[in-house]
Amino acid sequence: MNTFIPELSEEQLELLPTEEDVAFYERHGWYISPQVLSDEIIDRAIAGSDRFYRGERDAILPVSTGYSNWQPADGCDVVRNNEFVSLQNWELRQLALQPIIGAIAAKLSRTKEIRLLDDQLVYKPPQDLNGKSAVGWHADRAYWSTCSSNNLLTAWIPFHDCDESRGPLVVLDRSHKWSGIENTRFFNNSNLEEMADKFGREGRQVVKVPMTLKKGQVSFHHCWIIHGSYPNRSDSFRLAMAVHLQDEANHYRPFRNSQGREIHIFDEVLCRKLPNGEPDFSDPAVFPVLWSG
Ligand SMILES: O=C(O)CCC(=O)C(=O)O
Repeated sequence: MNTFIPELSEEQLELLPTEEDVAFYERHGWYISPQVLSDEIIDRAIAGSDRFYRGERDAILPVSTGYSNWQPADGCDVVRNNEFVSLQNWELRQLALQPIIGAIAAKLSRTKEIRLLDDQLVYKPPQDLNGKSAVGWHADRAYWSTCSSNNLLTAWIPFHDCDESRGPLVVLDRSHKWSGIENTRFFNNSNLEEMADKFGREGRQVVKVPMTLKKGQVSFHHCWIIHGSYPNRSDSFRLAMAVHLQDEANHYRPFRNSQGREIHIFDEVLCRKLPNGEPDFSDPAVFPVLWSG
């Protein structure tokens, strides 16, 4: 059992979102924190990602397919998307489990406990002038059909300053309130303009907000907000980690799509089972607690 008791320093407590910030998050579906992560913790994560990309692993996942898992054979000058890296590399795990991330997420989603759900390390090569390194519009929740909660959220952590030219995350303001977005799963469609025009033609108000952050800042987005990321046109690589988080109430629910097909997500394969045979989305070995308060 995980007996970790998270604590924040006086300075960190000052950095938590105010009630006004939480109300903003609820209206807009996103929030940008002050600089809450030290250079040291991020630099260690960069060293961890270097080791990860060299093929070193601190732990091996029990299954090697069924999730995004970039390999050198896929080519180096492409978007590298690796999921569940915090279960495989200890420096990335240390970053993902920072209590301050959990405490901010708990405030924003008005829950007492925050657990990990999934994570992604996303690398973009430099000097992409044809836009191929954009990440397409998607709502994270559309990929998590067997989660019961609509209160999940994601912390996005760039490993360096990230201005608009360096491939930042970009959200469509207030889109978490749009209807009919259950199947918005276009992570791999880099044509952001085409899809944004389509949203506009459907009568939606499309307001793009890039998450341009300084190193140490973290952006948070609601699980239903539509987002992607801009291509990396800068001269440096872009490296960031998305830490996907569960509120206390989240649990497994069986799900069938509109064609009646049973849907499963990879998390179910990794975790232990409950006495009724269903996946346990609070298994501490896979979904550790970042914050409990
Ligand atoms: O890092 C990126 O470019 C995309 C990350 C993402 O889709 C997310 O944070 O949910």
